[in-house]
Amino acid sequence: MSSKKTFYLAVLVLLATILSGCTLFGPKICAVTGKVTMGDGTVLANAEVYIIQDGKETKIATTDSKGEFNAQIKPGKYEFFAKYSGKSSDKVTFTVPRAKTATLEPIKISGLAVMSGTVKTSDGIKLEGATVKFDQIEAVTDNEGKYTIPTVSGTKDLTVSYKGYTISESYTLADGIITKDITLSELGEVLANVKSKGVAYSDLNIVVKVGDFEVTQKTDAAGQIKIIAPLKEALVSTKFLYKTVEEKVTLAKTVEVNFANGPDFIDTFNNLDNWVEEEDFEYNKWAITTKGFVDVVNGNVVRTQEGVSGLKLKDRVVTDCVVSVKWRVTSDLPEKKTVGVRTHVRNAQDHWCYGYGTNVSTYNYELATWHGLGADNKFSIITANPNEPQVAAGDEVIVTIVVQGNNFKYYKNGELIAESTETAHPIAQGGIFLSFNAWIQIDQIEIYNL
Ligand SMILES: [Ca+2]
Repeated sequence: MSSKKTFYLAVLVLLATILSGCTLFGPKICAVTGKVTMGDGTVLANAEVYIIQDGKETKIATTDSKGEFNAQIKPGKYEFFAKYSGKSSDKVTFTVPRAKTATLEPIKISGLAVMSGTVKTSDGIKLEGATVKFDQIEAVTDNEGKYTIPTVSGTKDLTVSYKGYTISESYTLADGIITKDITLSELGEVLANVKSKGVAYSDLNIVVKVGDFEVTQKTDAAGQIKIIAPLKEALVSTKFLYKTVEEKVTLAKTVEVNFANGPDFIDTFNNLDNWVEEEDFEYNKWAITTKGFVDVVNGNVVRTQEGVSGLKLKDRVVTDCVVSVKWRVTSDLPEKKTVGVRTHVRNAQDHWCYGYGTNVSTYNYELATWHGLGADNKFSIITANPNEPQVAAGDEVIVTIVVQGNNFKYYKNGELIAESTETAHPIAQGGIFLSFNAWIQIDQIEIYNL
């Protein structure tokens, strides 16, 4: 081999060495693995691992669920340490070798604890959704009432809260894994029989408040709610269509709640048991209501094809009263199609066009006293006409008619829209009648006798 060739070979070897990352002298990066534990050897997930290099702290890894970490580090001598929940381990000096891998001794952080236990009521019910907070760290109990808080040992405030009910105490937590069961002795299970003027109803949203404690639950088919609450004096309330009512009761294992100012009658329309459908009613060859197309779908009364249906409430005669009806227009209403709901009160006939009534629609509204169909038979008329739509496709509305003496009012979503007084053609008493189009869903009706 000539000296020239030897020289070229040496250059090639040098180039190859540079390009390959100096493999001739060992790896330039080492995969360092290790583990972080508590003082008693319990592994710590989510602990942060640091090295100190040239006086500077550099975070190199976070431990996984097994408390282990893995970091790519240049060979050299470093100080390693770990941090968790504001606590740091001692610094450990370790020389990262010129090798592919190296393993550190476990890094221990003392002064830490894992606090866990079960939160229960006075009657031994495991509480789901209670918040347990020790110092700054909090956890929420699972469906077994269990919580786990990885935290710092020492004497701190332990606070437990459930739906706004809170207790707090000073608690000394030792190092390591500690079991702390908690009993909220003022809380217990409550079965409330909820009624409005002595009658139970399903699907009422009942709010129970005791100080900052608050829970909301719907009544079941028997008009009951079952809650866990402080066994103390509570304010129980519900929002009816026309008004919100409340009662003070002392909570116990079983308690009666009767809203004395609630409605005298509620129908949430799970069926049509309280109603009779109006016979086909024709006037001047114009079919006003056509029978046979009424149905109940998901707690709403609907008409299954185009046209108007009429329903009369069974066995109920009213004088001075409030009638509130919650209904909506479905979002698939064709453009320029007018639909709405008539509410007729003190209807003395079996026809839709009698009594004090409102006609509220996607086009306008009318408030009048009807004595039959036709302009000659209606009086005390107040009309927003035309183009003052009261409700649009996709909207929900609560229409209330209040009849007191010969004065009658129309409220939309609680706001007074129109009022009239009938002097010449009053009607003393009668039934309650609804008529409505397709594309309407009637959700609920309430009646109060005044
Ligand atoms: Ca309903």
